[in-house]
Amino acid sequence: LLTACGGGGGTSGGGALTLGFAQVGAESGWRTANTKSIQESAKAAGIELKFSDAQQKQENQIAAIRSYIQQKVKVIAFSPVVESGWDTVLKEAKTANIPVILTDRAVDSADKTLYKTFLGSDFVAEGKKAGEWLAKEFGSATGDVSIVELQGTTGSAPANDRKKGFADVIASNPKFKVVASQTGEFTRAKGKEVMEAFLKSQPKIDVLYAHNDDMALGAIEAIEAAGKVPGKDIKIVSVDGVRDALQALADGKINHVVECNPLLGPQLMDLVKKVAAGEQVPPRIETTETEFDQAAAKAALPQRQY
Ligand code: GYE
Repeated sequence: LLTACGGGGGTSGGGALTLGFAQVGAESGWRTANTKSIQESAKAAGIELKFSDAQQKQENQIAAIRSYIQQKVKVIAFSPVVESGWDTVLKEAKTANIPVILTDRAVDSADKTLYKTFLGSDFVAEGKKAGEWLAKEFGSATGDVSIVELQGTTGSAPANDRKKGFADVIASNPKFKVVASQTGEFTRAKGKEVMEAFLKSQPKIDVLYAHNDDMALGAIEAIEAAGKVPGKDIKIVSVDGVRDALQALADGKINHVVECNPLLGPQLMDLVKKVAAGEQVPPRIETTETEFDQAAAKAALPQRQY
C-alpha cells in the first residue's frame, strides 16, 4: 500500500511554508495597500514570501510563476493582470503538484481544476453600484446625460466587469449616453492624459465614471486645468476607496466612491495554510464592501489605513 502525502508540492527545506506571490505591479493606491497587506500578513503568519512585481505585464507574471515552480515553493498565489492566456503556465504548476490561489483578479480558464480558489471582489456588483448611484443622481434630469468612462487595464477582470455592471444598469434609461470610453490603465498619469483628450473632443460632459480612484484623481487635475469644477460641472464616481479619493469626496471634488477592499492578506494566508495542508477550500471567497457618499467619507477618513 502506498502512503499518500497530503497537499503535494515541494518543500524548500527547513519545513518553512513558502508562498510565491506574483503581483500585478504598483499602478495604484489600491495595489500598494494590497501589497503591504500581503507582505505584513505573510510575516505575521510565519509564511516565507517570495514576491515579484510584474509591472502590469503578463509575460513578467508568467516568468515569475515559472521561477516559483522551479524553486518548488509550496503554494503559488497571484493576481492575474488580464483574464486570458493562463492555461499553459497553470498546467505547469498543476503538473508540478503546486496548488495555485487566485487573488483579487480572475482568469477565464475553462478548466477550474487549474486553481484551488479565488479570493476577491465581485467587480460586476461594483460597476452596478456606480450605475445605480448615477441613475439616482440624474433621475430627474431632463435631456441626455453625457458620460465619459475611464476603463482599467484592457482585458483585466475589473475593467471588463466594472464596465459591464455599469452598462447593465444605465441601459434601462436611454437618456444615459456613454459618449467616450477609453483605458486609463488604472494610473493617475494615464487618467489625466485621457481626460484631457475627452475634454477636448467632447462638447458636453456631465459625468465621469472611472474604474478606479487613481484615474479619477488624475482626471480631476485635467478638469481643473480646463477651468471646470470637478464634482460640480462634471460629477465623478469611481471605485476603490483609497484615502486620497475619500479626501477628494470630502472636499466635494468626487461625488461617490464604490469600495473595493485591498486588504486581502490575512484571508489569503489562511487559504495558503489550508491548501498546503491539502484541506478543501471554497471555490470562491468574496470580500464584503461598502459605498461612500460625502458624509461617509468624512466619517471614515480618520481611521482609513490606506
Ligand atoms: O481597483 C485598481 C488596481 O484589481 C481590484 O487594480 C484591482 C484593481 C483596483 O489597479 O486600483
